[in-house]
Amino acid sequence: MKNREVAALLYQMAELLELHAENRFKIIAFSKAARAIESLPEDITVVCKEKRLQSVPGVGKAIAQKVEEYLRTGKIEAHQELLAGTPPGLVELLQISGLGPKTVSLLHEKLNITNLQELEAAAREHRIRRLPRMGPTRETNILKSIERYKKRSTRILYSTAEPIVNDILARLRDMEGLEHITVAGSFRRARETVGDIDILATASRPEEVVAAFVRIPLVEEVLAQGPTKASVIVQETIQVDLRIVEHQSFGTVLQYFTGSKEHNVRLRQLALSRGFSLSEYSLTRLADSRDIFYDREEDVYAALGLPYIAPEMREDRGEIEAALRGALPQLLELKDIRGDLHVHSDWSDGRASILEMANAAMALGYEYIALCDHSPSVGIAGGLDPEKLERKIKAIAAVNESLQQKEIDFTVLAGTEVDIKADGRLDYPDDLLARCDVVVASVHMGLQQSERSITGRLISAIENENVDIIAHPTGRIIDEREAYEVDIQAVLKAAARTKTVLEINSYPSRLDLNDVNSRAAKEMGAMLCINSDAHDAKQLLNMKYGVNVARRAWLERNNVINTLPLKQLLSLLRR
Ligand code: DGT
Ligand code: CA
Ligand code: CA
Ligand code: ZN
Repeated sequence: MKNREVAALLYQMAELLELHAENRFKIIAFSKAARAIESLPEDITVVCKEKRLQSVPGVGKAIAQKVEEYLRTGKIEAHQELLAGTPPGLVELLQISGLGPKTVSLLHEKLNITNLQELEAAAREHRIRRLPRMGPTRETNILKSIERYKKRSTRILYSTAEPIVNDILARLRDMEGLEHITVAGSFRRARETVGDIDILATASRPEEVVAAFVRIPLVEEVLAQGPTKASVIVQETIQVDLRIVEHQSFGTVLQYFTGSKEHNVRLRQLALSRGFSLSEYSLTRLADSRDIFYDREEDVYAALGLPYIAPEMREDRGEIEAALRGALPQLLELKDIRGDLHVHSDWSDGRASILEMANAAMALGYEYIALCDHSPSVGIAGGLDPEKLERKIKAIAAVNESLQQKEIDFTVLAGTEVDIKADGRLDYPDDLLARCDVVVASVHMGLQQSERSITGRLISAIENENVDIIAHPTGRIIDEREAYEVDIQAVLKAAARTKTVLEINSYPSRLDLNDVNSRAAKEMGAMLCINSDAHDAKQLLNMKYGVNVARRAWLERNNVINTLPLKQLLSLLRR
C-alpha cells in the first residue's frame, strides 16, 4: 500500500507551505488530507483507480488531483517546485522531531541556520536558548533529537527490510544457473534494525545474475557493479550488496557474511586454537597449509567441533562457550505459538470486530486469542468505561457460545489493556479486573516521570494479583522515543517473584522487551509472552517479529506462556 508514502508527501507539502508562510487554509487542507490518507483502511491506489479519492474525508478536488498525479507519475509538480524553492538543509531540518516549520524559519531568520551542522553548532554554543520561545530545555531537546535523527538515518527497521529482501530473492531465485541465494548480515541474524542488506549467491554465470539484480525495478541507483558483485540503493537510502561466490566456498562465505563481526572474531580465535585459520574462502590447516572447502555452513561449525549455532545467537554473547559445553538452547519457533494474548478490536481503537480477529487467529492455527482493548484514561484510543467493558465481556461469552455450538475448538479470552495511571493506580477497579480472563497492564501516560516513580508504578501493577502481563515494559519506540526512565532490573525481579509475565511486544517499531532485556528476564526466572498488539487482522502476522526477539534472547518454548495449550495457560494465570 502506498498510503503512508502519499501521506508523508502531503505532510511535507504542508510543512513546506508553512515554511514559506503560505495561506493558512491551504496548509490545514494538506495536513488534514495527509492524516485522512494515513489512517485510511483501504489501499489508496485502489481508491484512486475507482475515482473515489474525493470521498475520502478532507480530500478535495485539488488534492485529489495531486494524489492522482503522484500515483500516475511518481511525483507531484507542485511538491517539486516547493522543494526547489527551499534550501535543502532546511528541508532536512523539518525531519527532526520537535522542529516544525515555525521553529525552522525562526532559526533561519535569527541565526541564519541553513542545515543540520549549523543547527547542532548553534545548540552546543547555547545560541538557541536566547531566542524567543526557546529556552534551555528546548535547546537540550533539540540536541537529543539531532542525535536520534543521526542514528535513524543510518538504520532501518527489520520489517522495512523484509519486503525488499523477499522481492529481491523472489526475482533472482528462478534464474537459470542460480544455485544458492540467501540473505546474510544483520537481517539473517534478525536484528531489530538493519544497516544494509547483504545477499549472497552462487551461480554458473555470475555476470547475468548481477545484470538482473541491478535491473530489478526496486533499484534506484547503482553504486558499483563488477563481474561478481554489485551495490545498489533502494527506497532512497537503503543499500543492498549482492555477492556471487564460488560454490565450493558457500559455507564459509555465508558464515563470514552472516556475522556478527564479534562472533566471527571469536570463531577465528577458536579455529586458531585448533590449528586452523578460518577465512571466508576456506578453513586452512596450519600444519600443512592445506585448504578445506565447505559449501554448507553447518559443516564449518562441525569442523571446529561445534554444533550449529542459529544466526540469531551469533553476537558473541556467550554462544560459542555454550556451544562448546553442549548447552545451546533449543530456540523457540513461530510454530510453537498457540495464541495471541494482546490484540485490539473495534471496541476501542482496533479496526476489526471481535469475530474478525478470532477468525483471523483461527486461520493462523491459533487455539486462543485475548481481546485486550484500552481502558478509559487512554482517551485518544477510545478506552472502554467499566460499563462498556462489562458489555464486551458478555459479547465475548456469546462469541464463545456460538463457536461451541459449531464445535469449533477455539476460545476468545476476555481481556483488557488496563492503563497504569500517572499516580500508579490501575484504571479499573479490582473486582472488574478479576472478571477478565487476561489482564494486560501498561504505561501510556506520565512518560516523563522520574525513574523512581515509573519503576514504582510498574512494580505496584506487578504486585496487583489481578495483573497477568506487563505490556511493552520499557515504552521505547525505535527511532522515535527512548525508553522511559526505569530500573528494568528491579522490574524483572519483581515479575519473577510474583510470577507476573513480561511481554515481548511484536509491533515492528516496539519490540519491547528487547533481546537483551528478554534474556535477562529469562535468567532471572521470569516468564515471557509474545504478543502482536494487533489493531487489525493483518497485524496478527507481526508475531514473527516478536519471535525473532525471543530467539535472539535465547528463549525456549517453556519460557513463553503463549506456547501453552489453553487449559495449562489458564491454570498458570490462576483464573
Ligand atoms: P549492519 O549492516 O550494520 O546491520 O550489520 P551487519 O552485521 O550486516 O554488518 P555488515 O553489513 O557491515 O557486514 C556483514 C557481515 O560481514 C558482518 O556481520 C560480518 C562480516 N564482516 C564485515 N566486515 C567484517 C570485518 O571487518 N571483520 C569480520 N570478522 N567480519 C566482517
Ligand atoms: Ca548488513
Ligand atoms: Ca554490507
Ligand atoms: Zn495494546
